[in-house]
Amino acid sequence: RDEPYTVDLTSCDREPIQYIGAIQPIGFLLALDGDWQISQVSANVADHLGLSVEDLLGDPFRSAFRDEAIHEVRNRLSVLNGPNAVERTFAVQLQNNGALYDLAIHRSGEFSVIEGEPHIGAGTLNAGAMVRSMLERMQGPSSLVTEAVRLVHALTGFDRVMIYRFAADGSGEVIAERVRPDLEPYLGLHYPAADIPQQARALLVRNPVRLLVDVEGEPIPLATLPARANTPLDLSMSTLRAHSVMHIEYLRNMGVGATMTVSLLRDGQLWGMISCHHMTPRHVCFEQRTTVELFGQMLSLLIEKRERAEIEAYKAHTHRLRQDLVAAVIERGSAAESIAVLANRMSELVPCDGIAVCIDGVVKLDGDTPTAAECDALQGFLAINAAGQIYTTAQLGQVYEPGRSFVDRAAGMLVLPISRAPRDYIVFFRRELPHFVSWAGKPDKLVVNGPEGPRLSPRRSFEAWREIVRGQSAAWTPAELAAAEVMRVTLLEMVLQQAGMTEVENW
Ligand code: BLA
Repeated sequence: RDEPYTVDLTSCDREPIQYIGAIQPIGFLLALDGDWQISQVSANVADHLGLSVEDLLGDPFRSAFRDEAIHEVRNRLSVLNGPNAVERTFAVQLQNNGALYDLAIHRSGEFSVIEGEPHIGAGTLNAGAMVRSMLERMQGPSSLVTEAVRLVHALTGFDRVMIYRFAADGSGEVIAERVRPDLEPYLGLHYPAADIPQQARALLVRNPVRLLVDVEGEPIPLATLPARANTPLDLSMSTLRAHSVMHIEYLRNMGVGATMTVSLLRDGQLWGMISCHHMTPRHVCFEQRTTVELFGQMLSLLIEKRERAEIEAYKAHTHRLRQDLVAAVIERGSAAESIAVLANRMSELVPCDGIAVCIDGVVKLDGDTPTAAECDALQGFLAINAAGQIYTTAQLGQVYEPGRSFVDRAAGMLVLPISRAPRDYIVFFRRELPHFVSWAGKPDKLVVNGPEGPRLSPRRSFEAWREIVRGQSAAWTPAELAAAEVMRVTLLEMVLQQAGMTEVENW
């Protein structure tokens, strides 16, 4: 390339990993044209089938294999449904030599792709039974993700099995781990978004299980009919695709010998993944991978179900609190008094370290808050920013300069205006988090000087590195905002009533 190589964080995102044109050596690949002519084969085909690339390229698929095998492949191709469908069939005898293969069959553009791996199942695996028993154990008292890493370890034997969860910014954290006792745990470590580029994430959504059997394994190129040389095969849905050298370098730097990644999706989006590492090469046969894939899908559903249940419980809690609020006002007859009492109960829904209730110029403080004088001084800021709507910040010192002096007591605030007058508020404060993020390696050390000049490169060091984040509280979540909004409307209605604008009987 003549043009200077520009280094930026999107360079990684542009590597066309699905057109890598190579597979891993554990199996072979055949791509058939519309008329079932073999137009691409992996260069290692002779190792598996005893037929050379030259024997196969350009020949009809029919000529090389047993009738039953051809029939099976044809059937599988006919039931493929949609661009992400992969049919699988185990222990198929392709030739008259007794050798059995597990096949993955899918369509890629105009090609039908057949990938084969020697069948090594001992016949004891029954995916359905296994997943069923795994699910039963997941009903137990330990947390879903903790149980999941234990079960995936039991099933696959990887040295390290992690559940990795993505944050909104694409970074992620290891939230559960089962690791060989002599290895350093990664639990709690954060990894920056750039570790998994965009196109790799897109593939993880489409193709939920990726195995890399041997980080040092020599990739096997695909041989192509000359007439097809300009139609590179899209390997997005391949099970054997070789991995990007960028990622290989990353894994080498980590000291990893083999990986398996199982996507966990929520509403069709990447929620997280089960990430497995082995320190030496490790082969997980296709049948087992299929079981793990099924398990991953079940786990995704369980996580989704649990999160929905949490949201429902939270909503119900909000509703109960709203009713209590209304009842309390009716009983006491004074909204201001009830609000002070109920503000405390609201911290069940909106966890905080301190509360300030400001009504009619009177400030009541509870817990860790700015002082009364500091709250008074804050009023001008609130009048501008929280007029008639909820206002939140997790970095008060950034938006309100004087806030820096009380950051130790109140670094974040959620402001609930409770009347139409711009002076009545409930303010929930959160302390500065003793905040550090443990990154696996310093995330900003990504550009290195290589032979071709500076380029973006996977990190070399994964030693835990603590980023100290100052002046920040825990974030206010969308659920907390929604609950606060319900409370705002309820309180507003009550304050209006107190002002005699509506009849209490209306409740
Ligand atoms: C892919 N990087 C990945 C994948 C994971 C990670 C899981 C998908 C691997 C797969 O398909 O099996 C990263 N693995 C992790 C993380 C953990 C883990 C965070 O276990 C945490 C526990 N990587 C870089 C940089 C680049 C890069 C700087 O660090 C680009 C210059 C590239 N990562 C990169 C590429 C892929 C990848 C290209 C896709 C690999 C492929 O499918 O061919």
